[in-house]
Amino acid sequence: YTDPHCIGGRDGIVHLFEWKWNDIAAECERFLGPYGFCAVQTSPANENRVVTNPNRPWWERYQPVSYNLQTRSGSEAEFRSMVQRCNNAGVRIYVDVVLNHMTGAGGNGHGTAGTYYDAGGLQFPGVPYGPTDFNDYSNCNTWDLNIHNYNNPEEVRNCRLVSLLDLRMEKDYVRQKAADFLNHLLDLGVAGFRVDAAKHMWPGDIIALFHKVKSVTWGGQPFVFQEVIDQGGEPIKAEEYFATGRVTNFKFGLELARVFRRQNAMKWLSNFGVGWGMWSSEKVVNFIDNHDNQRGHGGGGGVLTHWEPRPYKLATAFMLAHPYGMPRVMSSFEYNRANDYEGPPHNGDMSIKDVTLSGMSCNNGWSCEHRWRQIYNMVAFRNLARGTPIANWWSGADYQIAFSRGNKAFIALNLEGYEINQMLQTGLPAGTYCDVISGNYENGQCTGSSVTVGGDGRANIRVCSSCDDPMVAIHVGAKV
Ligand code: LM2
Ligand code: CA
Repeated sequence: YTDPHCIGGRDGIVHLFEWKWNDIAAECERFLGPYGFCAVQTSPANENRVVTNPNRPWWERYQPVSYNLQTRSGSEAEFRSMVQRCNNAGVRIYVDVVLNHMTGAGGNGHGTAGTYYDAGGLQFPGVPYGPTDFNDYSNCNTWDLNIHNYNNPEEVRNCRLVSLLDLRMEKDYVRQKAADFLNHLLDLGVAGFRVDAAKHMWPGDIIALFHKVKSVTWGGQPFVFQEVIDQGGEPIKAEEYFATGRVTNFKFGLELARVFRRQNAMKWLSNFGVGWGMWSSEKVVNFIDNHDNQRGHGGGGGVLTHWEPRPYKLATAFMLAHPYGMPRVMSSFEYNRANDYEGPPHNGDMSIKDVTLSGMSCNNGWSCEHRWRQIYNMVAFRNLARGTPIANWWSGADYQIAFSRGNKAFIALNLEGYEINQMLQTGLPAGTYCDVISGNYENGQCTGSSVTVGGDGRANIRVCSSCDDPMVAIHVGAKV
């Protein structure tokens, strides 16, 4: 479950949060394929509760009503077409799957596919699930059936997360319904899953569930990365989930936020990864921020986001330049930061807005961090450097570092109050290279600055200090 099924030496996931299937399909063809992304993480594809108070928050998609594939992102036909078009463009699809629970407690209504549900009566006829398919006082001991104490693993796994009706995953029937849903997605050609709220499910139940899950259509187990919020300090550990794939590495973004906010010296990054108490490289999906913690949900704030573009770009570039783990780039929508519930850009009828473009950037309220030059050029850097180790590590001061990836690529980052102006070993063959942070390599020329490497691999590296992007990155794919 740890193989991401990337095509052609690609690496890296982009989370196209709340995008419509038709827009994702177009993005695979016009951008993600050509620019070398391995895969897209989508928002949940199955029917969810229609929440109107507040009006259509992003989090309504974490309240399943059935496993029918009809949401504000589109229909099953549109989903199927997206998967085909992305696979044809060389880009894989990973679906965010919510298996731990159904809607929040109380109320009734119709979901995004029009299916009736009665949360008060624990009835979800669209699956169907009934009262005996949910955990209750037989195995959850809190007075209101909600989770209060994260130091008690039984409670975290058998009680309700923020009142969400907690499925009795120990039942074969429930496992089978969840597996049928995943198998349907696999039949449509998806390559893997982000398992929501995995920490709230027993590892043994997840193993039993995946015993019922088939291969991807081209062969091999699906890629699985499980959302386990383990930031240290709680009894539930991410490593309990290794039998069924990777885990989301929540330590990664917290540590890099401290470094790129100048709260912990950048030079200590020389042994970043396992050396910092994080899990082994093939067991993690890394990210600077995600859709939850960028707005204070799911593990909370403290991380860098697109709201702080300067350190965010530095941290993201470091993540992509560094060989540790599988990186995931966040692609956000704009919202009023005072309203942590605010959903995606929408039309008057609450349908999600199209992603429109002007040049390389997105309009209509879509932030599209993955289309920022400093980010997409580092995806190309990473692909070219794949399989090469860190070499030529240099740190001139607490907040000045540089390193190469074998003889393929080189990066230097600066958060000191003065520029880097040094002869450094880049590891690269002699020649002139485009700095892919300040510009692109186009028609054999650099649109930004360039670096000249001598016959001995050394170059005069200059990195500004008070500028917008205090870093320089070069690689063998952008040599003039
Ligand atoms: C997660 N981790 O395991 C995410 O980190 C977390 O953010 C998700 O909650 C959670 N799984 C469920 O998939 C999000 C959101 C919550 C929201 C839930 C359900 O962060 O705020 O809860 O989705 O939509 C909302 C209300 C909450 C209410 C609940 C049920 O914010 O106040 O609880 O719905 O009605 C009474
Ligand atoms: Ca549970």
